[in-house]
Amino acid sequence: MKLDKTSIDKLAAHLEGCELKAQDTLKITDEYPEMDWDDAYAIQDEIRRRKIARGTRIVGLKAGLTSFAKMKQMGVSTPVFGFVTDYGSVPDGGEIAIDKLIHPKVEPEIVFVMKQALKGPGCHIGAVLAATDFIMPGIEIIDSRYRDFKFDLKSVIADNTSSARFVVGGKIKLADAVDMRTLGVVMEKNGEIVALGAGAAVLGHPATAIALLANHLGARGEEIPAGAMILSGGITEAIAVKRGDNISLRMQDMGSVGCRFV
Ligand code: 0L1
Ligand code: MG
Repeated sequence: MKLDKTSIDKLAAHLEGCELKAQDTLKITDEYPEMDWDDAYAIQDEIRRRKIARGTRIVGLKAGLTSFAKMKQMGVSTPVFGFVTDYGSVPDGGEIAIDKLIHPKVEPEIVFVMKQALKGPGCHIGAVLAATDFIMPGIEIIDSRYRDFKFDLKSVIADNTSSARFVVGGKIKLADAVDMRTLGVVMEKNGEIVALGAGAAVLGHPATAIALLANHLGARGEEIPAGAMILSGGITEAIAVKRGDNISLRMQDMGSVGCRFV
């Protein structure tokens, strides 16, 4: 690690403050170019600790930047991992207050719910599928705290991978009842199709994102716990939204899920 505890705590307080006040900021590596990957996750961990200390529940995990479309959109080449909160959970069809966010975007995602714990290293797609209870459709609402979504990977990791809100719903499927690679998704904004794709857009198979998360956690002496809900990453590029927009995601044979920005 290159940063001391005082700097980690200061950056966590700054980024979380930006999230809670819906204020943007410049990427933190501008001021701390020496920051390394461990520093980035340590800042994210401190944000998580602050939230838990205030009574927030961490209700799931997420993998981000897992599709070639997202990697291209953001100019990066590796996934990142973060967490989602109880106050980020929006009921299916629910309203999302846009003035609590900076510049939200929506992503269609396959959401995994695990029945067994998973720990790397060496976790692979087979282990993920065996440990999966079911999958369901989800929309992730990301909201980078960085001005104009201009960041690098370390800054994004520290910022809890732009995590803001999420909506899950539709119909669940057992992992062995569906070929996730050919699972089609159609996302509509105000009744118009704005993005479409198939599960294979996420690292060839969305379960790969879960395996990488387990391996990432394993390297830190942690694991994906049994019962965890995990957003496996946007299948398409992220779509910007504004007040008044209605978003609907249809997933093949798994129904639909939606939300409104008010
Ligand atoms: O969930 C995601 O793919 C977002 C990762 C962070 C980068 C971004 O804000 O797009
Ligand atoms: Mg995402």
